[in-house]
Amino acid sequence: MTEQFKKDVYTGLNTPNKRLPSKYFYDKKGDALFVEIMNLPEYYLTRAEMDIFENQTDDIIKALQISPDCYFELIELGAGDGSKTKKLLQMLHQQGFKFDYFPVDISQNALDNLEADLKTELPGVSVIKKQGDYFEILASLKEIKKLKVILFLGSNIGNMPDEVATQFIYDLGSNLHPGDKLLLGADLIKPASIVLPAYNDSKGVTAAFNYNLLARINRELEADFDITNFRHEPEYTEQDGIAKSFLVSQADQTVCIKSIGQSFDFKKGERIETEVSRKYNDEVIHKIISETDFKISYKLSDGKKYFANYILERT
Ligand code: AVI
Repeated sequence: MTEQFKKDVYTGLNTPNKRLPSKYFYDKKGDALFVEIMNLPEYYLTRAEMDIFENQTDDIIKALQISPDCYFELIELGAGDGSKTKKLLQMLHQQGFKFDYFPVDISQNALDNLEADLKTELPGVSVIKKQGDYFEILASLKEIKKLKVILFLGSNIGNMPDEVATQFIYDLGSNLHPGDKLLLGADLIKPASIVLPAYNDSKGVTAAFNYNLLARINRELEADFDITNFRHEPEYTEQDGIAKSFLVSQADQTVCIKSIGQSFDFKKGERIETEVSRKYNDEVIHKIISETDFKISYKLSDGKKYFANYILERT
């Protein structure tokens, strides 16, 4: 992990437009900050998707077109605290569907908490937790030729540029069989007056989430970033539907990253791109899916039309 982290930081800071991969937000501190973000009034994404899972649970189940007597594996990629999924699990269990729930996450801690939660809240649901890399786990599950329903929620897909997202969904498809389903959560394109505050909340939690990336480099790669010399800056244009987060250098400064053995110069006003959070419409989703082995079979959205869950079928 540290070797890869080093490599990614080295590459990202040695390019003319400096960038750092957003996947490194998620250490213990970052995980806790992200949970806080999800509860912020400005961060509408979680509530909008929850609205779908709470109020259209039956529609989701119908749209998945699973026969009640056919066993299936419900696999959630990046399960986190599983709050939305619990609604679906409860309804599937209540309606007598035969399934096992496989939460997949990089964090063993998140999986243990989720398992303990489900044991008390939904004791009748069978939970088989899987810690590790999504594709390794899917490849191991592919051997078992059982119907699979994959959940990839929270607009996590939006943290990938479109080409990467296309490749990711294509790779998911190659680990599945025809007829398997993918339930994909996607934040929809909307005005900047709604999107920007979600990435620049009044309490400064999102800023702290962004700064933690530099703090993590300090902690793990022996660097000397002075975090007060950087400012969190989100950017979004409704026209292209892409939100980005940056850390902007507040002065001409030099930062040494000891474990990489290199110093990096930052000019006053120079930006490090730390995250892409893409917003979608049907056209963008159709374009991405058209280059994979899936077809879109259904779309659900919340009352405010902020968020969508697309149901895709492996062809
Ligand atoms: C995990 N991901 C979908 C979040 C997002 O909205 O892009 C991460 C996040 N970054 C800042 N706030 C939330």
